[in-house]
Amino acid sequence: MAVQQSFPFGGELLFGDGSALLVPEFLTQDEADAALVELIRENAWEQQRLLMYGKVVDEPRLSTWHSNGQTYTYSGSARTPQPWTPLLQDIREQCEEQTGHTFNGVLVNFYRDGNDHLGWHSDDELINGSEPLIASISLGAERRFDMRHRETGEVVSTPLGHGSLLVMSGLSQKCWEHRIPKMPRIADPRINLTFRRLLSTH
Ligand SMILES: O=C(O)CCC(=O)C(=O)O
Ligand SMILES: [Mn+2]
Repeated sequence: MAVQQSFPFGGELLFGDGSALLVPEFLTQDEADAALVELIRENAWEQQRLLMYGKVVDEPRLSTWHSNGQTYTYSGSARTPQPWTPLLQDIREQCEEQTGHTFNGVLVNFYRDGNDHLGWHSDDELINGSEPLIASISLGAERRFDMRHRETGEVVSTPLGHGSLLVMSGLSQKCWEHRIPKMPRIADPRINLTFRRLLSTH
């Protein structure tokens, strides 16, 4: 049976099999406002096309991948990297200070409104390593983030608000899937940045 739990106040969201730690007001209001405006306006947004059940479909969101030259392959498509910008570097450094980890890439997702979404998945590609630590910053419209245990089916949900940081680590990608569900009544945009450390390929 799926148990729905909700944690709007931050702290550890998972009760085992990995960690998902929420810091609701990680960026200041001013930092978060400025980052949202700059990213929406300046980022060179791309719309990926994916092969789903034999059909080519547009990803239901826009995105960019930034790294020191490493491509990132997921769902069968290889992302060509864009360079780091001063804004992305600044947020990366804040995440590095908070977590004590270093990151060499960031996937930036742009959910234009509540129709844009991201289906159930784990960030379990080999290039992420076996127990990746992923730092996830949210900006703009508050959206619900769901995590579902692969074996028990238990679901943990939390709102991810403007300026929040979610740190997923340990077994969280192996034992849980996550998603941003469609919420058609939401009219405002949301941006999410997931900072990652890809393994070196040579
Ligand atoms: O938008 C989010 O909060 C999640 C993004 C995500 O899971 C991903 O990019 O892999
Ligand atoms: Mn993910």
